[in-house]
Amino acid sequence: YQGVHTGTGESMYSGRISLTTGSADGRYTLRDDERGGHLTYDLGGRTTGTGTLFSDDDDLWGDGSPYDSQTAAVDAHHGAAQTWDYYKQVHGRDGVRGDGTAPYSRVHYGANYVNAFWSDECFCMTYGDGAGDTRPLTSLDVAAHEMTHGLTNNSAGLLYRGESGGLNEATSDIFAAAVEFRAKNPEDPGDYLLGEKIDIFGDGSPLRHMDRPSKDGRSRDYWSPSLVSQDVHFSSGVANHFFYLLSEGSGAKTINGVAYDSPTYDGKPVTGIGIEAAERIWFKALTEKMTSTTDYADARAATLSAAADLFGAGSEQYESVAHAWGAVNVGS
Ligand code: ASN
Ligand code: ZN
Ligand code: CA
Repeated sequence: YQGVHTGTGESMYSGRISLTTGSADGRYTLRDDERGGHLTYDLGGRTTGTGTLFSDDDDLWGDGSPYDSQTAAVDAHHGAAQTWDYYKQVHGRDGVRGDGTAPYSRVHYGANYVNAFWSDECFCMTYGDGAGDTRPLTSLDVAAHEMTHGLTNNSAGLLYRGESGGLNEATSDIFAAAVEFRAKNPEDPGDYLLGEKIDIFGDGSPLRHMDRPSKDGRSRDYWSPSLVSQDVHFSSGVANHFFYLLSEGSGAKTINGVAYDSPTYDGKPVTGIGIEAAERIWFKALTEKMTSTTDYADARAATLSAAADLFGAGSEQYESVAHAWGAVNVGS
């Protein structure tokens, strides 16, 4: 009975999924010893402490609805597993810290809490249940976004203010999209939107759009000198837009049923290189080239250097990195 088990979860956002579980005191637990010992805890509405490790009699978890308290845990446990596998299998990184140990997850934080967050202090991710029309904040892209803050803070260390803060936020959105595409879940097949499942505005629109960030009414599409004073969740728009253009190119395109239309600053078209090449460039730039004070001009240099290392200085990938930054008004 001891050891690693395979449970089944009815998630809120990813359908029926398998979960790696553990066991203790004759019950199954949300412990994943295949992925750094990741644990999922129930805060039960509290806002402090670790909470209670989820446990269960039959290794069947949740019912797909928010009324079963295990459902949010299924999504959070799955999101951490998918993100772990992504970094390990795509980038060869053994956990966000690179040391083989996983952060843990806490769900049911507070009452009517419409957010999720990463904390360096606890080395953990925390999820609210939402309020009103907003659903629990445990979608795969939100989980990947939060866990990626752990990667950023343990690599480049991009300071969470000014332009470096925008790059920190964008890094979380970029890898959230990459994790979602790679998971290939039919219920959530991958998009360049952040939080499209959680209905945070109550009108069905996503939290952020990478093809044209200004669609949210606040994020920036292009660099300008005033960017530095924007909230990091809006100055991130420039790098999100860069990443979309680099991956998919400018103009109109439909992917997995979602329509995009990505503009450029100078009106010149950009040719995409595919998300798999683009995410390798961003990962290498983040983990080997960027520092805590990297700004947008430095990010251009960092990604060009990463593209030169990976594909060659005269490669089409290198040229597209240059063109995509120009298209968001960072260099030319
Ligand atoms: N969900 C937000 C984020 O990850 C929380 C925050 O702003 N600290 O950026
Ligand atoms: Zn964030
Ligand atoms: Ca998404």
